[in-house]
Amino acid sequence: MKRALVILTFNEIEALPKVFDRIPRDLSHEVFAVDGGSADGTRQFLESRRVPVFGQERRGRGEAFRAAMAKTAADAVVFFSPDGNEDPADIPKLFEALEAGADMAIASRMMKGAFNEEDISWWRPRKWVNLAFGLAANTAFNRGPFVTDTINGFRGISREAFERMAPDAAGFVIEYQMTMRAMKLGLDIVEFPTREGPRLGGHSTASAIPTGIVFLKTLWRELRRGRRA
Ligand SMILES: Nc1nc2c(ncn2[C@@H]2O[C@H](COP(=O)(O)OP(=O)(O)OP(=O)(O)O)[C@@H](O)[C@H]2O)c(=O)[nH]1
Ligand SMILES: [Mg+2]
Repeated sequence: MKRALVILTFNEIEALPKVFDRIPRDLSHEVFAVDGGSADGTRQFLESRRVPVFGQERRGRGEAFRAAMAKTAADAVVFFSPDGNEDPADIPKLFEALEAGADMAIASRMMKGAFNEEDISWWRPRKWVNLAFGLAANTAFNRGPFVTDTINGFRGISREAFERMAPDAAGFVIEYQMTMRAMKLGLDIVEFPTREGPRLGGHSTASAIPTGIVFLKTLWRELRRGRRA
């Protein structure tokens, strides 16, 4: 199985150098980055470490996922965001799950043994919203084992699954759309617990209210499409 590791970046020069050396780069046939138009030296940093960087036509993570799949012919693709949230030690586990036959593998922040960034506080708005969207997706579409973290971007997918899902969402909702479509198609989704770390500098571009509205719209659209993926 040919493997590709894709690093997703948009202005991550503060966090990226703190994470980069921990990224296991020798276990995939190719490693490259898709960049959303960084203007802070992120691109140059990656290139100085011999990581090829591809741009994308429009901004947004949805566009980045599609650009990445168009750049590689690999059958197993893992997406990694180097802002501190994701533990590079989980990258091999994602590849292993795909090799073992999973169509999509997700590092879950919500299952037993996992840790979510907000778990240090009793006030967990992002986690609660995540769980609510997860419950909606599982109830509406899932016929397999319950998926605990339907929106996490830290995941691996097989090329075949990506092509069947044909996700067309533009921004941060792409992962949620992929999970819903994988459920509709009856694909094999495998999760394992992960520990979400804090952002190590830089800024999030996912503002809560607009992102929440896009999530609602996407859920509604998938409901209206019915069983079609
Ligand atoms: N290629 C690409 N990557 C992006 C784009 N927008 C965001 N990213 C990356 O996607 C990852 C997740 O984005 P964040 O802004 O951290 O969103 P978040 O994880 O919900 O927010 P935080 O909790 O603050 O980290 C980061 O590594 C970003 O650099 C984009 O348009 N293109
Ligand atoms: Mg983040």
